Amino acid sequence: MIRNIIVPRVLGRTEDDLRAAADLLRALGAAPGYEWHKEGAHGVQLEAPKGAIELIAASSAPASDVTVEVSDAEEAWEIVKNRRVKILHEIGDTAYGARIFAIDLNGLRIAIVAYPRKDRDPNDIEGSLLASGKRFAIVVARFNSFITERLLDGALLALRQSGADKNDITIVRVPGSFEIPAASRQSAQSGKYDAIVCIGCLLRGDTLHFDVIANEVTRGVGQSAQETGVPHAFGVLTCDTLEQAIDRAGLKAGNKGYEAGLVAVEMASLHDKTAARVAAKP
Ligand code: DLZ
Repeated sequence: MIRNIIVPRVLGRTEDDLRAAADLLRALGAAPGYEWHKEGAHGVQLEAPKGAIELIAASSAPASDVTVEVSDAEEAWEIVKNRRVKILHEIGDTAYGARIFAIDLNGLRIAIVAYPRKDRDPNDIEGSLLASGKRFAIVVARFNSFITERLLDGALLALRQSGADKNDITIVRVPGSFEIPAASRQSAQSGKYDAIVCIGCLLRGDTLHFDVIANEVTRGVGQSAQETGVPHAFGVLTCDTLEQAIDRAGLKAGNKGYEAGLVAVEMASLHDKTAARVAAKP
């Protein structure tokens, strides 16, 4: 049975030839997947929540090699416009009510499309993945730093790719995961940050109190988020084995720090949009 669908594409000969394209797709929300380097060749997989092969019967071929569906075409257009990317078609409407534009990444023609959501009420609110102008604190535990430093790298990548300025990101280091809630709350209460990213790694084998600490950290971070009103993204791994943690810190199961970074960006945006909506309505 099919387990995975991959669209392979050679964009050049060196790793540099694929970096800009990979960075752009990540900025549009693709999660970094499996990467390989072998005998002078390199591969970077960019993952989406859903993938499919589309079989078409028509008199003409599609004008793109890949279709990337995004939640918000205008937001994606903003991200693309700020980069040196060859535009094939400017953003516009389709006959079927979608918003679409097309780019060329080293010969790979990508159509970026947002379909109208029939189920969506015009009053729906959704956060965006634009982090420019927003400030973030990343609270990271030193315990199991072999893992947490990789998660931190992932979180930083997600924030920077979403447009956060380096100077708008503060890294707060704490001894272990148990200390994360208190430090997160202090950062949240300072009023300086739009969102907090919490990063740690609890390994069952390393602590007799694994469940107690895991519950306490989860509860403490949740409580800090609810009581301060500042979004907190939870990037604390609770794993049975080191192998599970390694998988979640950049290998098979992606990078949970990266995911937490994106969650922080989206929730910071949602927070602002919700506040604006509340302020606008009497
Ligand atoms: C003490 C301890 C143990 C045994 N294991 C972990 C762990 O797996 N992950 C982690 O982040 N921290 C661990 N700690 C440290 C505690 O979180 C805390 O820093 C200390 O108990 C001091 O309060």
